[in-house]
Amino acid sequence: MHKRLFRDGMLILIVSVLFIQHTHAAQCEYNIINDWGSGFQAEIKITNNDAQPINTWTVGWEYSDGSALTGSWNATVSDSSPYTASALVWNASIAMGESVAFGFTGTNGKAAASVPIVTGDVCNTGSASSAISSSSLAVSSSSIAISSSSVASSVPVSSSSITSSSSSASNGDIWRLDANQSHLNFTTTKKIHIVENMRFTRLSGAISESGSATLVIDLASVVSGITVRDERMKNSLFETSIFSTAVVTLPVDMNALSSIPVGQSLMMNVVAELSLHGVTNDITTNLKVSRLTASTIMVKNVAPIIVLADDYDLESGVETLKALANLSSIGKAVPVDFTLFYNAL
Ligand code: UQ8
Repeated sequence: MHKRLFRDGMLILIVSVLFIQHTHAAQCEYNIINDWGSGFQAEIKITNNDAQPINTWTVGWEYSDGSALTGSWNATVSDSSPYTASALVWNASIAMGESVAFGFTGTNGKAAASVPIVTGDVCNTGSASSAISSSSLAVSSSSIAISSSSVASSVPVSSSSITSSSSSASNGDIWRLDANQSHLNFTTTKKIHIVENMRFTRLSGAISESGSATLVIDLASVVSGITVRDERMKNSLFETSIFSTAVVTLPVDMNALSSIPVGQSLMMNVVAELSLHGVTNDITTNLKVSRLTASTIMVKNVAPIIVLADDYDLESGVETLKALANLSSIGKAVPVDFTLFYNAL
């Protein structure tokens, strides 16, 4: 009898300890940063509203409209829907009142990006009602926060129902990248004197009504002129099975943009974020923005943008390429230039 009481007591104690350890009051938000019709960039932000620090986290979400991720950064993300993302060493702990966010890009299952519910032990399970917020980051076009227990089903909410309406596109985009006209090239150097031009052939992106410009580069579309080298760059340098895209985001002064008369150009000094190979860094540069017609703009870099392989955790990949091709050296400073065309929607 005593034994049974003791065993039951222990069971209750273990269950309570597990419950205490696994229940948190973090707010888990799914924010669409940009939605250009065929694809999207989003983030999941975990804000620790609890009275204790969070030591590590894993969250999950699922798309029921066929949307699929193409790349992610600042978390370890699973391969297919339902997705799970777990913390990296450096962003595992979240102090009280602090937030951690990780980002990803994907292809849309429908015309507009969906907003799934974020679940996870770390997410707040105490909130009684759904909380849909339209507050946004400086560059985000929409934002939604739903507590994991607040909506019973996991049916995604269409972003068009929460984004502010736009003149011509339901997802808030008013300019879309013309992938056929746009170019992005980079220049590599090997054995000191051998300089080669390479490019990415699949680009996408948009500029939203709220002034968030996005450029998504499909790293698997690299063309170096030698097929074996393309494969080696995808596998050993960019690691496209893990980091399939490079993403550039920047805020655009929409008043300045709309004030450019047809046939004229404006120089814009911008601070963009480049997410490449799991690392995000700022790029400050000048862009020349030309209004070609009422419905077409062209954006060019004024001077080449120098990307340092070391800044994006690519140095060991460059070393691998050097060994594979038996080269004495490969330069790690890579100038990038581009001409981007956007059409009005
Ligand atoms: C209105 C308005 C203002 C709108 C804004 C619009 C907007 C969004 C604007 C964008 C603004 C902006 C700031 C854009 C930034 C763009 C950038 C910077 C994008 C980054 C692009 C990118 C990912 C570049 C790559 C960077 C990088 C570090 C590449 C490394 C390349 C190297 C070093 C390659 C080495 C290749 C090589 C020499 C290989 C050796 C080799 C091998 C292995 C081989 O197999 C082989 O064949 C057998 C060889 O040939 C013999 C080889 O040489």
